[in-house]
Formats: sequence, structure tokens, C-alpha cells
Amino acid sequence: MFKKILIANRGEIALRVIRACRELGVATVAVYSEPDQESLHVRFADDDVCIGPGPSRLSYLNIPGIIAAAEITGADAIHPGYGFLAESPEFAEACAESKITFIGPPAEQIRLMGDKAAARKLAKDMGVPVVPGSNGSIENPAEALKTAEEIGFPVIIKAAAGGGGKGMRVADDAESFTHAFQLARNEALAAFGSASVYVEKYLSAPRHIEFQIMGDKHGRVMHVGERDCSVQRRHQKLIEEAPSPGMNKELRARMGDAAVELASSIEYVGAGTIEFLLDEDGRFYFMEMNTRIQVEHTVTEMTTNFDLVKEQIRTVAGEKLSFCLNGGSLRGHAIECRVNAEDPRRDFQPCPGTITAYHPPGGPGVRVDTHIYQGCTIPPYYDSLIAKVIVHGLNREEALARMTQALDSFIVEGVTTTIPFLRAVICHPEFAAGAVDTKFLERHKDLLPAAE
Ligand code: MV4
Repeated sequence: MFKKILIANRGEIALRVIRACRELGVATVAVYSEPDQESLHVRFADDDVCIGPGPSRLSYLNIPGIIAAAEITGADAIHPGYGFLAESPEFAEACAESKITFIGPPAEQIRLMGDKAAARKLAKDMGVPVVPGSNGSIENPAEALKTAEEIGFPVIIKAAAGGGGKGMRVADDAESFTHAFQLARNEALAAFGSASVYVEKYLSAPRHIEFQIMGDKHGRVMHVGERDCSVQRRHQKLIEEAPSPGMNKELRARMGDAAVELASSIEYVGAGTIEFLLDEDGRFYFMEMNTRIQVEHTVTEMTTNFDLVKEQIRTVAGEKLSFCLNGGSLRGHAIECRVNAEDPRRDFQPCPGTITAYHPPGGPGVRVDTHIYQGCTIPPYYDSLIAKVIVHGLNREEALARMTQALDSFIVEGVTTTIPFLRAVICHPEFAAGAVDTKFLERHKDLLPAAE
């Protein structure tokens, strides 16, 4: 096992990783930017190093600074959390060059899965269903149009280096295609430094279903169930749940087998996620693979009772997975709401500031993962996630009641939060019925409070 882990992150996930390290008996090093000096991750870590000023580029994305902090403090491993450098092959390589274990897959696997067109090809070669589309990326507009006509409209053009929605364009017909293709290429180049795009048949209102994968260095790869992350706004997930209300045993077995097959083919170690789209007819298609622990890993922890961050650290250190589940013995239902310091009345504009009053919800089956406290200041530089409220119940009905109760009793003052908006979504009859898909929020604009 590692002796000392540096956490190259901030906020709730830095605290989450520190907790896992504590339980494993591993020492911790926090890194922080100047405005994060008073943050809890700095206080709770055994050691801490300031790595630069507020802007991420100068601190949490500063590879030489983070490697130097690990060397100075004698850390033998780095946990990247999610976001920031979690899926940077260059960072994984820098760790390897300094003989520090990166808690994630090897750089080559990050690079492979970061190329969405290449990942799609791998899935296809493994016999995992993919949405009908181009074989790899297409550069030539005329060739792309030909492919689009073969697939049939509408089609979606996606950035190969993308993920998360940037550089994506939908084209409804041949007339609009060439323009959309150009726009997608330009956007991809500006956002990712690569104009490489690929084309897929556009599914009108699929569910976003992802399978949590865990692998070890002893040849075991398994899945620990799925999550439904269909409720998103501008490709940001807002609510996630496990299991998916659109799932059944038979479909879980087929999708889970496909996910395990894909992860096994690259001998995946640690925590990973295979994302699928599920259409109205129950057909599923591979979308992409994430090679990190995700924000929403918590709902899977609630339905499995396994500490996925501890397992991720243990398996990367070479230990065997401490359980064999593969989709069996899931219990109850879990839901997560992401609470952001944002104003839904102002197009979800971030609301940094000082928390003047704070009281978290509690009771049976309620978990809050957060880094905020009364008196703390939310800096303007980073993601506006301030807390994750996670509930677990015997069934979905109980989980929904618990989430409503929890959101109603969550006191956060001083900054505007999305708590009332989340409550409205949870209590919406269509959400309550489990009828969620990726168009849910677009269909229910009434959930967005009008500007005052
Ligand atoms: C799609 C799609 C429909 N058809 N691909 C959005 C994020 C990026 N990872 C892929 N996305 C989508 N890909 C095909 N072929 C619809 C979306 C999509 C979406 C997916 C999941 C959750 C919310 C979404 C919102 C809009 C579009």
C-alpha cells in the first residue's frame, strides 16, 4: 500500500479522498491555491503545499508545481479526483517519470479513451453496440455528408477530443449539415486544439445510463450496477440515481456484460465508467468511457455498501478487489442532487460569496458530501458545486421522500443555491414516475423559475 498520497484536487472530492486514505492508514498531502488556504481539505490533510494563485491554470492544473509538491513532501502516489488533471495523459506521464503512482489508469489508456472516435471503434470491434455512424473521425465535408446520408438524418456531429457536449452539433437535413459540420470542427479546434469530429445517428430522447466498473491487477473486472444520469442541463448532470428506473434485470445483465467486456479488453484497473445511451425501444449504445472516479460514484456506494474510493486506491496499489459483485446483490435505491452556488433565475449564473449560515440535512439514509461550512468563502475560480445530497431508501419512493425532506431542511445562506430548483425537479410528477430522459429539462421549462 502507498505510504503518502497527494490529492491533486480541492472541494468535496479532496475531502472524500482524504477520508478514504485515513481508513486505509495512508498519510495525505493537500495542495491548494491561495484563495483555498482556509479550505477543509487543507485542514484535514497531514501535510499541505500552496501551489499558486486562484486561476486553475496556475494552481490545480499546474503539473510541474504539483509534481514538485509530491516530491518535497515524499508522496508516493497522487489521487487526481475528478475534473482538473484526472484525465490528462500528460499528467499521468509526468507522475510516471517522477516514479509517483498516478491513481488512475496508465497514460495510454487515458489517451485511448480520451479519443472518443477511437473508443467508439474499440467498442465496435469488441462487439459492443455503438450508434450507427462513421468509422472513426472524418475530415472531409463531402465524405461526411455522404456518411450522414447513409446513416439517415437527424445526425449528431461530435468532437473526437470532446465529451461533455462541447463541439457537438445536430443536423436535421443535408442542407444544414455542411454548415453544422464546419461549426463543430471550429468549436472542437477552439476548445480542444483538435478539429477531429465523427458523425452518429441522432437519438431524439435517450436515457443516459452509465455502468460503474472496478478492476484489479489480478485479472478481475466487474461492474457494480448502473446509474441514470439523464437529468442534465447544458451537459452538466444535476441529479443521478441508482438503479435506473428504466432498467430491468435482463437489460442490466446485457449492458453490464458489454461494459465488463470492454473494460476487460484493456485490462482496466481501478474505477471507471462506461456510458451508454438507451433509446425508447430498450436498445443501448456505447457512448464513451471515463477513466476516473466520478462525482456520482456515491449513489453506487449507497446501493452496494462498498467504498469505491478505497477500492480504487487499493487496486491501483496492486491489492485484490475486496468483493465480487458483478451486478448482484444491489440494495434499495439511491439518489444524488448536486447543489450548486448558482442562480436558476439568472440562467444558473455562478454565485460565489461567503456562507453566512449552514445546517446540513440528516436522518436515516441521508449523506452529505461537502466542503462548505459557516463562514467559508466560495471563490469564483472553480466549479460551483458546493454539496452533494445523497439519499438511500428501501425503494425509489422512500428515496424520493427522503430527498424532499433533506432538501427542505438544508440551510445554506449567504449565496444563492439550486436547492429550491432541485426540490421542484424531484417533486415533478414525471420525475417521480421515473420517466426521465436527456430532454427532461427542455420539456419542463416551467421548472426554471422566472427572473424576478
Ligand atoms: C448523443 C445524443 C443523441 N444521439 N448522441 C451529450 C453529451 C455527450 N457526451 C453526448 N451527448 C449526447 N449524445 C447521439 N448519437 C444526445 C446527447 C445528449 C445528452 C446525453 C446525455 C445527457 C444529456 C444530453 C443532453 C443533450 C444531448
